Amino acid sequence: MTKPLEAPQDGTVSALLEENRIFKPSDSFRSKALLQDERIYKEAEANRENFWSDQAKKLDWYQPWDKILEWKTPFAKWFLNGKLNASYNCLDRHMKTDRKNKTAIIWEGEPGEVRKLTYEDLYHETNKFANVLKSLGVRKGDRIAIYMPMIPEAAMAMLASARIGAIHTVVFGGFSPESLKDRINDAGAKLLITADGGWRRGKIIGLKDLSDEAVKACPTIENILVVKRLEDQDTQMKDGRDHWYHDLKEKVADYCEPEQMDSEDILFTLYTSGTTGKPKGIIHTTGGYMTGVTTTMKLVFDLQEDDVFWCTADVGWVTGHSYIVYGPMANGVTQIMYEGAPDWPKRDRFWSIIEKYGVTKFYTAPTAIRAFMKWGHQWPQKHDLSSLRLLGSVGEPINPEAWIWYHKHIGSEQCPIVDTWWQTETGCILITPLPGITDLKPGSATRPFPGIEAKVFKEDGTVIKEGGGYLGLTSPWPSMLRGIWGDEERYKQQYWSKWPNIYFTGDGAKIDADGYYWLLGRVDDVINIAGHRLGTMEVESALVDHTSVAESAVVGISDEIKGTAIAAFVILKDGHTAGDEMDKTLKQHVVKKIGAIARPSKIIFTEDLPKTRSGKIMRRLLRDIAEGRALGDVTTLADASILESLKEKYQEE
Ligand code: 7RM
Repeated sequence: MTKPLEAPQDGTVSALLEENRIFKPSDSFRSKALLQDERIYKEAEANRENFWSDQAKKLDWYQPWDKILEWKTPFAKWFLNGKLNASYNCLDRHMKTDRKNKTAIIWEGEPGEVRKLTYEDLYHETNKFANVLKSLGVRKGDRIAIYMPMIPEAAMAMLASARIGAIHTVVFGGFSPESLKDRINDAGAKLLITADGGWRRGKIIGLKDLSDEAVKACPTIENILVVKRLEDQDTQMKDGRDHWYHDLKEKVADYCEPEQMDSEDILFTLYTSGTTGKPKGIIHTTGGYMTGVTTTMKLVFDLQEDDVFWCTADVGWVTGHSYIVYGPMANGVTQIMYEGAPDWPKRDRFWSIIEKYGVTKFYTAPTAIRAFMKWGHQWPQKHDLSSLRLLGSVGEPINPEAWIWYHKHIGSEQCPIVDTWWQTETGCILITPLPGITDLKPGSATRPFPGIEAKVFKEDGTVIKEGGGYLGLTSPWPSMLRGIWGDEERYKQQYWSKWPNIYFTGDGAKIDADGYYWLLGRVDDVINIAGHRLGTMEVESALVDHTSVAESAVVGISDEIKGTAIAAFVILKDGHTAGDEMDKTLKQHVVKKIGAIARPSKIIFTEDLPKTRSGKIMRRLLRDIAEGRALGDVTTLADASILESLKEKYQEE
């Protein structure tokens, strides 16, 4: 449900509204940029379908499409009857060019190991991997769950799945077994690919053990394929069900013919949080998705053949799918893949990696930038970062202070910053500067990408020319989601029911006099914690799942580093006592149910919650309380006295 527009939870609005500095592309950047001419916007706008079909032609197709777009709102089909394979486009086609021997991945493990793989290495490994999948009985259309650390095999597993026409569902390695279980069951996956473990902040995350825990309640899982990443991890393997990848690899052929997929065949589903307690499996198809990510990868990051690209996301998020796996590889980019934490062993790990490998394009999240800011610029200063040519930001609004810091201390005031707005649902970047063209305003994602149409709307669906409202997308784009796995109704209701024929993003946005877009954060019951989406309802269900909890209400509160953190108001059942012990127990319970990203920062025990007369919890008031603001409109409240006692409680905390 959408609430009336209100201030975003991270307090960026006021800062954004006052920001009016402009940064023009430098002459030296512009003169070498792929795109230097503003006219691309007009050309694309004149005929969006042709713009996208010109882009799609840059991929390799087994069979061309006979129609660019079929749009029966809200169902789009792009490049109808075209046939292609995503893995072919990321690997095979480079085998015919100089890119064959080009480095595809420079991988650094957290403990410091380095692996370099050329496109040819990746091609060979992926072929083997695909044949291993086949040997385990995986066929076109089958679902594969992937629960992996950040190692090259994670990308190979995805590409191998694409190669044989299976559908992958990657689950972020930081999610709990319970979350993994839910996703496997919703997808009906028959195979789980994992690793013995991975490193994070000097500790081993035992992914295989966590997998074992998850699959206890996954009747569809037939096999678990385990990649060996660690040295002496004691890994339990169940006979007949669990297989070491390195064993099976020895038994299969070197080459696997790619499956010729229809443009509209599903490439993957990826679960993301919505406004209910249950994450939804976002569906992406082959032709449109590949077109969107390949095009934006090239033009937004102004790719040059000698680039060393680094996207710091995890493959478990859409950013990792689009800008670690499919986008970079379809473009034959050399990229960095790093397994661990930015502050391990010290707070300069990222800067040491940039220096060591001469990274030219660096793509990270505002939450990371704010942490770097807090740690101080002495850390980047220890390193030569002069190889950098462009910086990117994604995941949440970037506050101008962080933007300026990033520009100055990481980019030496030489690098354009691309603040890229998009979603799991959009598949690729939709609102972004074009670095050789666009004048930048810190905190604004600037303008819709060519071929994309976005507008800001009032609640009633009228378009706002200048001012604040909701962001909607008004024409279909190739990499748009095709639905929610197993739930067509929810797809229509979630995205297409607010206004006729318009995709509702769930984001607030402001458009300024120059037509620049300022993204203002979520306006629904989704919160964005350190760039990761979580439904307030998901956390609430995790809390009430605990035997001692009667009711809970979760809100986002502003947090210096994470942007938004979680505050949970909790009513305990009779016979249970509030206190430090209970606080700890409940926080742990949420981590166990969902994963560490969902750990509440604050739990406030209360006897009552503010509700409307129809029984809906008024989260807006809870947020006001949690952030110490004056209380907004309370007239719809059933019992206003609750608020005073809540406020007092909160202040005691
Ligand atoms: C890529 C990704 C999507 C939500 C989206 C926004 C927020 C993402 C920006 C941003 C302001 C940005 N996918 N968001 N990028 N807000 N400026 N540049 O993050 O599905 O996990 O999240 O993230 O609220 O709706 S996601």
